Order: sequence, then C-alpha cells, then structure tokens
Amino acid sequence: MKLFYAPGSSSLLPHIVLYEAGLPFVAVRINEHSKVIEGGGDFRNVNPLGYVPALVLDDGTLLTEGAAIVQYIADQVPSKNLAPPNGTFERTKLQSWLNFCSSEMHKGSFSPLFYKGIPEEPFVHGLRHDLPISMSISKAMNILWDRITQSSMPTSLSSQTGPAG
Ligand SMILES: N[C@@H](CCC(=O)N[C@@H](CS)C(=O)NCC(=O)O)C(=O)O
Repeated sequence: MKLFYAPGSSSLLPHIVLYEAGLPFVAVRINEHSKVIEGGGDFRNVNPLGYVPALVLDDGTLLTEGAAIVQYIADQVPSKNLAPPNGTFERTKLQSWLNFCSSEMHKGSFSPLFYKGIPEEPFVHGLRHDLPISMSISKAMNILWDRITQSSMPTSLSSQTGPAG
C-alpha cells in the first residue's frame, strides 16, 4: 500500500492508523499546494481530487476520504480491535464521530483558515466573514471537549456516545 500524505494535514490520521495496524506501507509525500509528488510526478494523476489522504492499494485501487481509509485499514487487522466489527451499533457510533470530525470540524471549521485567498480584513462587503468560521470552530471544539471530559479518557471514540450525546 502507498499512503500519499502532506505534513501537518489530515493525512496524519491514516498514517497513525497504519502504524497501529502494523501493515506494510510506503508513505509518499506530496506538496499539497503545487501537487508535486516528492521524487517526481503530478499527484492529480493519482488522485484527481488533488487532496490527501489517498491510499493506493497493492492492486492499484485508489481509496480517498480519511474516514473511509481508516476503517478500511482497521478492517484488514480485526485482531487488533482498531474498530468495532461492521454491522454493530458500536461501529455506527465510530462512523458518527468520524463524520463529525471530517464535516463539522475539518471542512466546516478548520479548512477555511487555510484558504489562500482569505482576507486579513474581517469585513468584506460590509459583512464579517470571520465570525461564522470562529463560531463554527468554537461549537465543534466544545462538543468534542465535552465528550472527552464527561467520561474517563476514551480508549476509542466508538466506546463513547456519539457527538449528540
Ligand atoms: N474530504 C477529504 C478532505 C481532505 C482534505 O481537505 N485534505 C487537505 C489536507 S487536510 C488537502 O489535501 N488540501 C489540498 C486541496 O484540497 O487541494 C477527507 O476527508 O479526507
């Protein structure tokens, strides 16, 4: 397997899970802005969507979306108990958290901070563009923090209730 990653990005999640799984893989670094693969090549020829993480299986199949990739990896090594078995409610709760992290936190809250065109000036056309971003971050972080502090430290997100309680 090949994991295409960029430092300081959400590709850290499947990177960690691959180590936890103990599966052999090659980590291939890309520049997320220029889309150049370290060692040569255009990353868009690997993943036309242009973003990491991207996992290329040994048969050449491409898998994208962090939430799906980590579950795929976990399912390769059921003995490691990295995720509850498919079809159980525990698995559904894990999926609930993963979806919360990728939508509410990642794309909904933090991604806008990395847009190159984001203006320094908080007012654009008379509207404050920074408020929705900071409110979204604050809401998502509070939900996550509440869940973590309401219980003893979780060994896995699936052992907790979902984001809604
Ligand atoms: N929906 C994707 C989003 C992945 C994503 O936004 N990756 C960022 C790094 S954290 C990226 O590669 N951005 C560069 C781009 O979108 O061109 C997922 O959940 O895996």
